[in-house]
Amino acid sequence: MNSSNSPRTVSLIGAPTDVGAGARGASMGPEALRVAGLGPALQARGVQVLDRGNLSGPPNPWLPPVDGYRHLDEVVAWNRAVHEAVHGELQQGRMPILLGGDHCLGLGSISAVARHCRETGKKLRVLWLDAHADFNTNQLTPSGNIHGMPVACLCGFGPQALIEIGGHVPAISPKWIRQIGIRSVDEGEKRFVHEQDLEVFDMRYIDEMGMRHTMELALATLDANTHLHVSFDVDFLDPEIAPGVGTTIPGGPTYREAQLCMEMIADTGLLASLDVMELNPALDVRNKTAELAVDLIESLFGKSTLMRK
Ligand SMILES: [Mn+2]
Repeated sequence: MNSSNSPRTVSLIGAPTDVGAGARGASMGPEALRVAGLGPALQARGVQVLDRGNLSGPPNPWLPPVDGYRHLDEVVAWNRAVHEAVHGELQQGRMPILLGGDHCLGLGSISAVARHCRETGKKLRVLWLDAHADFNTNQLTPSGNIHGMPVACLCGFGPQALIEIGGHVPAISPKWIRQIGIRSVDEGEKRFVHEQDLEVFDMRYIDEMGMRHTMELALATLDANTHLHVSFDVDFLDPEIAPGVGTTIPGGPTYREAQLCMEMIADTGLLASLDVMELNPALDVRNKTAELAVDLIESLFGKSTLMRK
């Protein structure tokens, strides 16, 4: 597979909900990405685009947490819908792009990707681009918001109804994950990240070693049989350039660093599924964060400043 030449079909799957988040508004993310021109931008990269519309699920009841989980039933329902939709597109040979929605849905998406990899004998590598590790459990979480838990759930730590969605517990091994851009981890969560030996390239690492070296390591040991999944939480980006997210944390990658990150992923030619999560139009400024996300996704699909030989 070549990152820029071979014909591919992508499927846009909207998941308009914020049931897992601590602020309302990520439910408007899918439409904001469409309005920012995601479909035509991908078509301009030579990609066929099928817009599958939006999934549906329960409304956000906006209730306090129960046993350390906020809206668990609703989160389960949405993740089941996402899982089936993403898995269905992969089975059809199309590349799913999940338009979030909050990041709790990374569980449904990545469990579907993992199931597809089991069924087709592929290796899986997950790049988790985020300001947060999203590795909380109900014991560790300060808020109960499940968008802070999907990575732990994928690794088998979470409520039964969530961790079993992919039909295999755990859905993935922590060894398959590379986290990039991390700069906000809760106290207990920090210990758990170390215990499980997650490979984290935090902002200090990127400051000291640079984005190029970071991505070389994050993308090392891939081969032609690897399915590369990118879970892009828009709060990965520095809030100066990307204000439209619920949980802004200063000190994220700059525009150029983010571009290099995306371009180096594109260069592998292995990108096979993508989540674009946590975009919150209620907090954005004239849709500029959605437009930036589209700009970066174009790079992820091989757009570069100059022709490369
Ligand atoms: Mn996240």
